[in-house]
Amino acid sequence: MIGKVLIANRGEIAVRIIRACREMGIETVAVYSEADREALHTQLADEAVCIGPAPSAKSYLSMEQIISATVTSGADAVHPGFGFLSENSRFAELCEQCHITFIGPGSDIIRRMGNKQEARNTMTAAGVPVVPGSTDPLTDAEAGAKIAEKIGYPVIVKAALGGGGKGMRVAETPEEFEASFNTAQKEAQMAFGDGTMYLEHYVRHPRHIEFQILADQYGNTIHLGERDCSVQRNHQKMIEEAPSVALSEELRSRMGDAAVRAAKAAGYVNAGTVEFLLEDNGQFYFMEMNTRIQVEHPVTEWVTGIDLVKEQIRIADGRHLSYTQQDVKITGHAIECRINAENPSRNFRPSPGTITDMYLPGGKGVRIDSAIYSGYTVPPYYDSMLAKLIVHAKNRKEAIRKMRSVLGEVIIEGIDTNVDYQYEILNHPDFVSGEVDIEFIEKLCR
Ligand code: MV4
Repeated sequence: MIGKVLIANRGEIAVRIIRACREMGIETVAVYSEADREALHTQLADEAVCIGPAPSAKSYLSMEQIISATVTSGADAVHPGFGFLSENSRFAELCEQCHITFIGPGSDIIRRMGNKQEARNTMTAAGVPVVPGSTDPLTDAEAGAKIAEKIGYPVIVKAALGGGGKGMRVAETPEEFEASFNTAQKEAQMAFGDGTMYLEHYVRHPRHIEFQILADQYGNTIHLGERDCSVQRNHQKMIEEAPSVALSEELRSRMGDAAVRAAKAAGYVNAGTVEFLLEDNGQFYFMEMNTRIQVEHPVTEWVTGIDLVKEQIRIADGRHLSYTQQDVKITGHAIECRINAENPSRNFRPSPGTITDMYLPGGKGVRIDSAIYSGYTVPPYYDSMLAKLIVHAKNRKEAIRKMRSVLGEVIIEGIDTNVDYQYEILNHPDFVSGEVDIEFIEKLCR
């Protein structure tokens, strides 16, 4: 039985996990860098262990520091949150070897889904739709060019160990192919220490639709519906919502079945996300599987009533799923806006510093996940996300109105934020009508 969890993360997600543990009667251990002595997660946990200097490579990414803090504190499990070590198969493996419960899928599943080409081939074999593309690893542009001809232009060159947009280039024509391939490969080599690439036909103007799944250790796998994450900039999501306006009940059911098939094909256990591209003609394609809890999990929690972090802990502890597919009902509409310490008029440049004054609203249908407080200093070392504003109402129109009201009340002084920018998006006619694809923000900036 899990009695004590070490949270290998910081910020709002660390606080979110501490709260879930506390409600379950589980003790908590926070880890913190020297820059996070005054951070909320450090103060809220039952215990806190300093794991090194401010740069994450020496603290939140240090497997040795985190394993030793786990052993020393007597925690029986580690929750990795998102980012940092959450999708590092070596870290999950190290936990397994040290008899520490990693709250997430097994290291073999993380490794398999981390190789995007292998994930693609797994899905093809399971009958999950994938974009026409290559099946074998590619290492040189010449071999790639031949396959690109067969796939048909435009094509997208992707890093096998990539994901989230790094090591990716589009080639519109055969003339562009060699340069696109080589640029993407160099980027991949730099970022992942591996230049293995694969190709796909490039899908124009898609939406980003992802399905939340839950799977226990006994072969029970369910989906919790979708999130529409099309509003993003440079692969950083800005607004996420559930359900998507683009899905009919029939399409939701087919995509949900495909997501469950994808999870089963991967032998998946714990909470995960199956990402799809959705064309406006209703065609959908598997993109990637994320093996972590995601930033945007609260919108799914609100339309399903299921606490995803508690389910993750229960599953890791060997319990059966608390829900069957028939139990999952989508109620109302939820929207999340990410609030970042950044200046949208200076190309979204990060804006660390001290929050001199702050007011965050509440009220019916409002949830704010954050780890900031008045007087808190946002360190320059980490991600700029400060808070997530989540609203729930009976339909999308009312959820949009509620979010506008919330954004209008938020006060964060002393640093720059994207609150006003988010307010503008919530009033944009294309967002209001639901006519957005992954290029929405890019077009807005032009
Ligand atoms: C694509 C694509 C179009 N066609 N694959 C970006 C990150 C990674 N998850 C996959 N990505 C894309 N893959 C094909 N075959 C367009 C993107 C893409 C994208 C996807 C989702 C959300 C935002 C995006 C922004 C740019 C490109």
